[in-house]
Amino acid sequence: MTLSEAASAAVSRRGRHLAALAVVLAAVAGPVLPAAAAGPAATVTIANFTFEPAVLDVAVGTTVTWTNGDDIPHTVVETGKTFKSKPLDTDDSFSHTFESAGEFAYFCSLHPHMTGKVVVHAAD
Ligand SMILES: [Cu+2]
Repeated sequence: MTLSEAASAAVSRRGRHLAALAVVLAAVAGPVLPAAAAGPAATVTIANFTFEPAVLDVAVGTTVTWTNGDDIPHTVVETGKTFKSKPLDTDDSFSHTFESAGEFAYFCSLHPHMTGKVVVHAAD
């Protein structure tokens, strides 16, 4: 086996893993750009297996940041999959900018009994 054959065999073995990593990186990189834009912001704290506040009311264009205060991982997954975080370790955060009005129910995919909602209304 030549060096390049060995390398391509290694790449093919790692292909699935790299593809999964790319998805995770895309999910992480995606929300970073809108979060950098100046605009209204709001925060949700995750603590004791609870999203606080459980219902958050914001104007269109608001960037919401969830921060995990628990010592175990949690995720933030919108029920319609319009946004989805990677597992957040302690003090990790995830941001999403809401560009349209509506109600966005979400949950933790690791603990599906953990639920919350963001109510987005038209900017006045
Ligand atoms: Cu959780």
